[in-house]
Amino acid sequence: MLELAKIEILEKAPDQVRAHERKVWRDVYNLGRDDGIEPFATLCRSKVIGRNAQRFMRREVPVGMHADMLAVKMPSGVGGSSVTGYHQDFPNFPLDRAGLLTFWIALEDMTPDQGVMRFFSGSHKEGPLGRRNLEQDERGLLDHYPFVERIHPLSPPMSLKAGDCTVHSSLVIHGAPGNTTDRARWSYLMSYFPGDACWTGAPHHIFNAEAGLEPLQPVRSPKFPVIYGG
Ligand SMILES: O=C(O)CCC(=O)C(=O)O
Repeated sequence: MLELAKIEILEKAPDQVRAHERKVWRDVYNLGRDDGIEPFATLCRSKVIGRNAQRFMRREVPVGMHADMLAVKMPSGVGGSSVTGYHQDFPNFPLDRAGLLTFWIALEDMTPDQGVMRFFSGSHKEGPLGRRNLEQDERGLLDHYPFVERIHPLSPPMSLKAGDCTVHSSLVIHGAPGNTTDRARWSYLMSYFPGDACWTGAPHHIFNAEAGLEPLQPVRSPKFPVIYGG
C-alpha cells in the first residue's frame, strides 16, 4: 500500500478532482472505492472492517461506505505539510444522525512530529460545534469553545507503527500538528456511516440527488456501497 501510495502522491499530478495538493496534505480520493486499486479496494470494502465499524456504531445497522483517501502530510518545506486545524467531521455532512467514523491507518512508522493526529477525549459528547476550515482555522474551534480544553484532555502525542490505526467518531474534535520533519506522513483513511442515516436534503457536493439520494430517506446509492449488514 505504501508503494502504491508513493506512486499516487509523488508521480501523478493532482487533477483537482480525484487528487489535490492542499496546505494540510496531498490527497487522493477513492482509489479503493471507485478505482478498484488493490489492496485498497478489498480492504475498504471488507466485511471485517464493516463489522468493526458496526461495533463502533454500537447498533445492528447496515454499514455504508462514505469514502477512502490517502492524506499525506508532506515533509516540512514542501507544500502540504501544515497543521490540520482542530475540527469535527460531523458538520461537513448533511446526514441526520451521528455515527460516521473514520479509520486512519499509518502506512509507515511515524513519530508525532510528522503530524500524527490528536483527539480531545470525550469531546464527542458536546454535540456539533460548527464547521471549520481545516486549512485556515488551526485554533478556531478552541477559541470559540474555550471550555473544551479545560474539560476534555488532549490525547498525548503518539508514535505509530506501519499498520497501526486510530478510529474517530465524526463528533470527536481532532487535528494534527504540521510535519516538521523531512519524512512524509503516509496515511490512508476509510470512513463509514450508519446505513439508516438519512440525507437531510441540504446541498452537498457528494450526498445529493445526483447520487440518487432522496431527502429524508436513508442514503442508498451505488456511490456509497453497503459493505456490511445490508
Ligand atoms: O490526517 C489528518 O491530519 C486529519 C484527518 C482528519 O481530519 C480526519 O480523518 O477526519
